[in-house]
Amino acid sequence: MALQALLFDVDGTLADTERDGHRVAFNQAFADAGLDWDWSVEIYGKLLAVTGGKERIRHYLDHYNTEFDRPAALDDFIIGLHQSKTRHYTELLNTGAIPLRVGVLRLLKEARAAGLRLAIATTTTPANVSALLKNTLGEDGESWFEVIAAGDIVPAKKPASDIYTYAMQAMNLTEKECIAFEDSENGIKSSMGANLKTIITINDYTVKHDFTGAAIVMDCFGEPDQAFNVISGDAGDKTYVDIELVNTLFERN
Ligand code: XBP
Ligand code: MG
Repeated sequence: MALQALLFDVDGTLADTERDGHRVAFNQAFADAGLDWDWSVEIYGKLLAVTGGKERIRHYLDHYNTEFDRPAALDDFIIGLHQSKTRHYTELLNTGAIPLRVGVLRLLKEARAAGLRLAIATTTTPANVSALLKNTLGEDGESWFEVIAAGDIVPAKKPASDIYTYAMQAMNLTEKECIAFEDSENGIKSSMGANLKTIITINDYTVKHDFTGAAIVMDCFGEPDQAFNVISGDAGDKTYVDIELVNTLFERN
C-alpha cells in the first residue's frame, strides 16, 4: 500500500525543546512554588527516561528526592506544579525562543504539496503543541495536522504505542500507510510497537539511545545546502530528507 501519512513526534523531533525549554520551565515552576529543586541539564537527561511531565515529577520524587516532605494530596500538588510549568513553557515558546529543527519546515511543506496527510503523536501536553506550531508555522499551524494526538489523551504514554495507534485510528489509516518520525528510545519503542517504520533524528540527549529497527538514523533532516549525517541506515545519494527519500525508506523491507 502507498504511503498516505507522516506521523511526527514533537519534542526532540520537530524542535529541540527539552534542555532549554521544558527543563527551564520545570525549574521556573519549582521556584514559583518555593521549592529548592533545580533540574540540571545532566539530571534532566536522566529524568527524560520517563515521559510525561507529571510522571517525570513523580519519578524525581521517588528516585532522586526521596527525603522531600510530601503533601498529603501529592497528586494535586504535582498537577499544580505541572500546570505552572506548562504556563512557563508556553510563554517561552511565545517568545519564539525555540525554532523548528533543521529541515522540518521544508519537509512539512513538501509533504503538504505532495498531498500527504500529517499528524502529531506526542507525549507532551496539547497546549505545548499548539504554542509550538503557532509560533513556528503561524496562526494556522495546527491546521497543517489532521490529528494532534497529545499528552493524557491516551491511558499509557510512550514507550507504549497507544498514542500512535490513536492517531492512525483517528485518520482511519493502518501502519501500512504511515511512517513515523521520532528522536528517542521511548519514541521508537512506541512507534515500532504500533508496527510503524520509523525515521530517527537524534539530539544531544538521545545520541546514545538504542534505535534498533529504525529505517534510518540521522543527526537532522538536513537542507539542500546543509547535508545530514547518516548514523545508521542507507540514504542512497541523498544528502537531506525529502519526500522521495521518505518514500524510499517507507517501501524498503
Ligand atoms: C516528550 C515528553 C514530554 C515533555 C514534557 O514528548 O516526554 O513529557 O518532555 O512535556 P514527545 P509535558 O517526545 O513524545 O514529544 O510536561 O507536557 O509532558
Ligand atoms: Mg521526542
